[in-house]
Amino acid sequence: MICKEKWKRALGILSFALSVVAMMAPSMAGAAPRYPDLRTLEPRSVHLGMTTVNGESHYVVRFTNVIWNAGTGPLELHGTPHFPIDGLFDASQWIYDDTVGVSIEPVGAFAFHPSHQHFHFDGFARYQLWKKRDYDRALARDFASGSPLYTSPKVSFCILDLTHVDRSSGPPTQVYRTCTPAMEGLSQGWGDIYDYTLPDQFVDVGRTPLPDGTYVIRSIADADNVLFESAGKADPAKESHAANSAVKEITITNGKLVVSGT
Ligand SMILES: [Ca+2]
Ligand SMILES: [Ca+2]
Ligand SMILES: [Zn+2]
Repeated sequence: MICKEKWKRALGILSFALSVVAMMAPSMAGAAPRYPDLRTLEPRSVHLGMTTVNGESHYVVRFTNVIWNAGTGPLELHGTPHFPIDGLFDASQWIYDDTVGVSIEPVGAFAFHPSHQHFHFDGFARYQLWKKRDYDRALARDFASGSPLYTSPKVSFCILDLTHVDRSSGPPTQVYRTCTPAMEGLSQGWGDIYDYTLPDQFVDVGRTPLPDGTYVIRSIADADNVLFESAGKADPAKESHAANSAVKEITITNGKLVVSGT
């Protein structure tokens, strides 16, 4: 335990030192910030399953989620431990510009995820399950009314480069490749895959199976808009649920899942 505490303290000092260095090179006037632009790929590998929630068997809809970065710069998050140490890390987003500048914005927290045994950034995604009819109505009203049948708790992610989604942009090989709070991120053009087999990679539909019908799975990256994808997180073309979400229609017939596509 002592080693762990020392490691955490060292990490904190290092992270603080890096922050100071970064702040000494502030964004120059006129320099254009290079923001990430998070997007979600269509949910895939949908499976009906069961899992234990608070000691009870629950029915769940599992799927694979991919969030990728279509922006002009990386998503880069750095964690700094709380003092006194409580296992949580404050997260800051480092936004590079087209000169040598970096601006640093507080954006949330990293927490240790016991079932994955590594650090996750809290609230990176949110999953919803809608009745198709309700979804279509809500969509027609720009989601001013209507609500999903089920919503996941905020889904936390270890954020790293796993798949080069847009091979015409970004680095040819992985840059962000570890699940530590020191630094996690997504390079330009790269995506992070969250496989349906992972713990917590589902929407919980409760203690009875989902009735026959047609449904829509909706996955939203940065649903609470804590991450900067534009100046002041204000550009709806980059930050909105519409811009950051993807959907997959599924049908359940005689208790069996019918999915179009993959
Ligand atoms: Ca976006
Ligand atoms: Ca955002
Ligand atoms: Zn994980």
